[in-house]
Amino acid sequence: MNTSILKETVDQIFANGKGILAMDESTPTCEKRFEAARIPKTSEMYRKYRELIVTTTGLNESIGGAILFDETIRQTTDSGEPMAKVLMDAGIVPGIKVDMGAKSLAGFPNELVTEGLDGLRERLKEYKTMGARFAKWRAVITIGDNIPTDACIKANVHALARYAALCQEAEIVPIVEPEVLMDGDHTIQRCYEVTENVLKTLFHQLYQFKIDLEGIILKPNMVIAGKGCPIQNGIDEVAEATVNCLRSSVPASVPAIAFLSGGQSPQLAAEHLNAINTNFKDMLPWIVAFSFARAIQQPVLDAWKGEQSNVGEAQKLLSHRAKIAAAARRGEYSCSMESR
Ligand code: 5MM
Repeated sequence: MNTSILKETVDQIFANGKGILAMDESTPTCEKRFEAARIPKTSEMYRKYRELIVTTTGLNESIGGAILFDETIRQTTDSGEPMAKVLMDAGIVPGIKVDMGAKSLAGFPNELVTEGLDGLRERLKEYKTMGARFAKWRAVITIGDNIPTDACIKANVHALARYAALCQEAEIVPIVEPEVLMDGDHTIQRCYEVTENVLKTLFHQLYQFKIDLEGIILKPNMVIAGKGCPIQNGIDEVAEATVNCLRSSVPASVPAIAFLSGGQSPQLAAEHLNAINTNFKDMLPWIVAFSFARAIQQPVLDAWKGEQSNVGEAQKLLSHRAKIAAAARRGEYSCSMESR
């Protein structure tokens, strides 16, 4: 394994205060989002939407890496250019989602385990020929009555470690994403306990599988109360809990943390990231950035509505949200940026 190649990729993605755009919605997720926005759920509409994103002028000022879905990396723009090439030409590093989704964990009601290890070595080789230089695998941990179980956490971190090992063997940077969901009515304290447990178990497993921590990107959730919890904490409280939790469980050798947004509103996700990068700036041994999907894309999809005439406006919104996320990553965000 050539560690310097992995490090170069990480450096390029996060250079000049940039972050990652997650645009790797699987077909079931695309169906859900398009249905909600009343856009026809066809492969061609997914292609048009992804073309809108990758051809947005100036996206490369805020976005250093973009995660694609298998279908997208095989698609071209109207002018016949592969999506990954359009990104590369703009200086954005293409990445690829390689997990095959979170499925029910047999014997453990309401818990999930992510599948996709079979044939992964061969798939990584192919994705590399298509330009992918980093990959992503998302594990999903649910908080509820008596869950998550140790068995669920262990099954998921085991898969994450085996995935990361295969990526590093292929000189592809693994984004390691253990997402503790915001679904539920749990408090911020419960989210803290579960997230800390998951991350500590994860890093122990990564150590056992000889993962070079300097060649990964961690994509965690922020530490935040469940959506249904009556007590929703302030911006600074969320930032503080998140920083404390990460400092207690993530080794300093990890070069970068890129948060998922997890269903937070675009503004709230930016405010939390900004508070982390301002109030706690001197306590962070890692780059602390973003790998948002919904917190960047949701207004874009809503503005596009599947209509060619809306492409320009949707691209302006994409550029605006990406700029806001990058400002928050640098600790330069202010609420006044929300109005265009
Ligand atoms: C873009 O969505 C990604 C793929 O999800 P599915 O496998 O469920 O279709 C997802 O992993 C995403 O990258 C992360 O959840 C971050 O997205 P958010 O919206 O939480 O920032």
